Amino acid sequence: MEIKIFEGYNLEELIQEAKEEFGEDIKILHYEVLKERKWLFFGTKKRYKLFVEIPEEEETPVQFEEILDKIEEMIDKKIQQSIPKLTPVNRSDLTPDHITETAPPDIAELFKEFTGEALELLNQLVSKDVLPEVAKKIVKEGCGLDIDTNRWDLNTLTSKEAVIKGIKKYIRFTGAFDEEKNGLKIIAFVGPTGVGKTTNLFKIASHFVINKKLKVAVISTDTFKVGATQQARIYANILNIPFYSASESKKLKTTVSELENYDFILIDTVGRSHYDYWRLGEIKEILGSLSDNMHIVLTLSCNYKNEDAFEVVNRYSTFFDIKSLLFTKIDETSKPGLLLNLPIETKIPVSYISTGQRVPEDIKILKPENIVSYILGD
Ligand SMILES: Nc1nc2c(ncn2[C@@H]2O[C@H](COP(=O)(O)OP(=O)(O)O)[C@@H](O)[C@H]2O)c(=O)[nH]1
Ligand SMILES: [Mg+2]
Repeated sequence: MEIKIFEGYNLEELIQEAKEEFGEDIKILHYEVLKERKWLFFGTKKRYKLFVEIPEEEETPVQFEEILDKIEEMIDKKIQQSIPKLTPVNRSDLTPDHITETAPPDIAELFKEFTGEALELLNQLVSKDVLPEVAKKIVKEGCGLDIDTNRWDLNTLTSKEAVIKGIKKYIRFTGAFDEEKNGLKIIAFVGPTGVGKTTNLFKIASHFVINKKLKVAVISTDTFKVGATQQARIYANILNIPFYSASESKKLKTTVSELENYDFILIDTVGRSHYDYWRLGEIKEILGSLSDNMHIVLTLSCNYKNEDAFEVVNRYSTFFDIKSLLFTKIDETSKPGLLLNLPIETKIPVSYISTGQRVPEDIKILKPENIVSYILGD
């Protein structure tokens, strides 16, 4: 321990001086009063000696930060390696003719094995932000080889039918959560901030309660966002279902065990940036105390750009065993290519789609037919 001594005639000023040098939380060890004789007058003057402990340099947090940075760097690297090499292309104004005449060679090259209606369909899909590789996979399912041109064209199927066929081959659908066969009981909603976790949790809860007459309880781990639990509490009151908040794993575990006679427990988590590894780890830790019998649904907004959406899924997947994707805000985008790109490239099943802000109406179970309508229009 190192000590600094401040000397002067006013004790308060000495303390102030020490605080200015070492911060508000200084540790005063003790002080001495020295009496000085005054020459002009008889009597003495008080002189003070203040002993202050010099705070040690705090090294631990710095090292800790460094370690965190390193971990983040390693995860980043891993994610970069696992992200499929996808190049979103936005060519809404291209028609098949344009492709051969003016499109850069990469696009023409990509689609050169297709012709006629198949080529038109590919363009339509790409104009909705479906990635070219994904579009090709889907369209090929409805194609046959055209003998004259030796290229792929739609066979007897219409564009819609062809896309439905492709979707059925490449995308898995969970159906309604209450219809899963494995005795599923706990559903946890994770995802970035503001995507619609809380509102859509309650849409599903009200469907369970009102239409299926199921016993449902809601637990929120979201005690972080201002007003978050109030919003959830209001919904729970309207539905007349029990609502609990639990911000750490022990409490969550005991709350869940007390709710054993319920059909479903829906868990709302705090929204976190997918770059915030620390907080994602916290949510993982909280949920980790529960049984394996939990469906973790990653909630994502359809108006995310392709690259951002892949990033979100990849980062969340490093922390959670994502069982399905729930898409929101389909009403806020005209280019919902994500609905195909994400499930096809990540192979994660899809569950629901949120179509607006109204609770409980604006939610649908995802099926091949409604995905096609969102992408190609009715
Ligand atoms: N337009 C639109 N808004 C939505 C949809 N789903 C949720 N929202 C809105 O998005 C905002 C954030 O929703 P919230 O559930 O609080 O998001 P959370 O932070 O993920 O829990 C709210 O204003 C919701 O009404 C949707 O499908 N379409
Ligand atoms: Mg919320």
